[in-house]
Amino acid sequence: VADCLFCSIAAGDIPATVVREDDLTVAFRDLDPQAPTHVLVIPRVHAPDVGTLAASEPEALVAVARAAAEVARAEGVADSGWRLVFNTGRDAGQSVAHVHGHVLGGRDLGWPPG
Ligand code: DGP
Repeated sequence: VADCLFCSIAAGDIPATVVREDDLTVAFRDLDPQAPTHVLVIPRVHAPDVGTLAASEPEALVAVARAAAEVARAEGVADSGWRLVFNTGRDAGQSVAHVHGHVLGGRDLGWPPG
């Protein structure tokens, strides 16, 4: 999608620190990390948010979840615990309208969030 930042990262047109990729997903380090591990996992296909992706390309959403778990394992936080966050809409602070899961870990994440 033209003018979509994360489509451009998925295409390799904008640089990012990619830690994992496969046919359906790309995972890269967040520019403004909020935890020792903070990786964004995106589907290559464009969808504005997680609900839209679930409805239109459910296999891509499953691939995002699988990639997130593999990133957590590779980052060494699978045993200590990690979180997969899909900020959706204004009140959640979603700033990029291409669905992305935040893989967060490496510290006590606290609850409730926000
Ligand atoms: P959200 O607020 O949930 O929409 O998260 C968007 C995240 O994307 C935010 O944590 C910062 C990150 N981000 C924004 N622009 C870039 C970029 O150009 N490169 C990378 N690696 N991360 C970005």
